[in-house]
Amino acid sequence: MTPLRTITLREIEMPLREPFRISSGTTTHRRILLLQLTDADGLTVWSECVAGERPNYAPETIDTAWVVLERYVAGRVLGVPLPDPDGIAPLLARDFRGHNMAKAAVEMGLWGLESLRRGIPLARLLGGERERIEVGVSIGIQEDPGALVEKARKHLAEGYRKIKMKVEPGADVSWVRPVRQALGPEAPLMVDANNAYTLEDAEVLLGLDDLDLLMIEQPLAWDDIVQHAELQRRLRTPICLDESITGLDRARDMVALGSGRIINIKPGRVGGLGPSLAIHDFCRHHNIPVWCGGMLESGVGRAYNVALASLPGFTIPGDISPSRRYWDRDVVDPEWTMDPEGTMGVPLDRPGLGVEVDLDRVEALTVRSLILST
Ligand code: OSB
Ligand code: MG
Repeated sequence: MTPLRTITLREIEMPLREPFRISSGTTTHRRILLLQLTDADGLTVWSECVAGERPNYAPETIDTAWVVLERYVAGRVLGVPLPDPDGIAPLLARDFRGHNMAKAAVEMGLWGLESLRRGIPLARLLGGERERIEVGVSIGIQEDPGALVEKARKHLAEGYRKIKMKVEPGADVSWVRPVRQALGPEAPLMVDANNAYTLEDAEVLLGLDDLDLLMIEQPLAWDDIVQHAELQRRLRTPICLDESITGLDRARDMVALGSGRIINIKPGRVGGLGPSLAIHDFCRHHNIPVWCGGMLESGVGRAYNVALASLPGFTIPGDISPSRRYWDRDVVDPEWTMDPEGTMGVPLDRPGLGVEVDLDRVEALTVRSLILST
């Protein structure tokens, strides 16, 4: 690959249309780290770092990622001969532990650049086959069960193919049961606990078993593989791991131990698109369905998720909702949209990400920026 000449970091701030509450905290506005990678030929691509404002989902935050990109990642990729995109994650892994989200922001951008250079859509570079992907929605914890029923009903009517509800102790079985009763036995419902339970809560989690959920996402500790295996042995409903799967090795562990039967792949969490493809291929070989998770991304990060979700192993609708679900106005043109059947088009009409970034809008939202160069 052509060497990189600059990496520009930019923090933008965008208010969510509605607060998003998970068991470990609430987000009302996103602090988003956008990157621009420019190579020695002047080719430029945008990417996004998905780290949150606080370390309540993963250890990284936008502030740690900023420092790590500036001090440790940039120096490895700026002005040096680069391998193919597949080789970037290993390059960033050598004697460099953790910080997957910071690394992924650059790794993904380099896949984006490669697709531009080759003149093909990113989805095609990754091996995507679908022209449209199925869309799911992730609903934060609501004020009361009635509000949850109404939200879920509204989203199902809008066409979403999967309805994920965030749960926590006290807002679980007795909140989800009315949703099942209101929406009927065929509604594609699931829950995500973001680590709010322990094995001591097995009774409650077994209560979820009667609700015919597609899956229960990451009920136990954020870095656990062993106790989830114990829980999965007792549950009929498949467990889906999110937080615990930080790379291909953890996916292998999950299969070896039986800690879950489905994986939510978030490229940021696993260190980029190369590791995401490796997990996808491994899971396909082992008949483990995967789907693409979300981190309340702007339209930039969403472009990468859409491209990834077009791969054949992504057989379950992703947490890839249209721009309007999150923002009054997104930073990309065109914005991401969903049709009434709950699908989203994979941009295949041009090279790269398939959307343009509205630079004026990004500049108006920018809180800080930094240009890194050789
Ligand atoms: O656990 O999947 C999660 C958002 C932030 C942090 C963690 C999670 C989520 C979501 C959002 O569920 C999904 C989306 O982007 O729509
Ligand atoms: Mg999750």
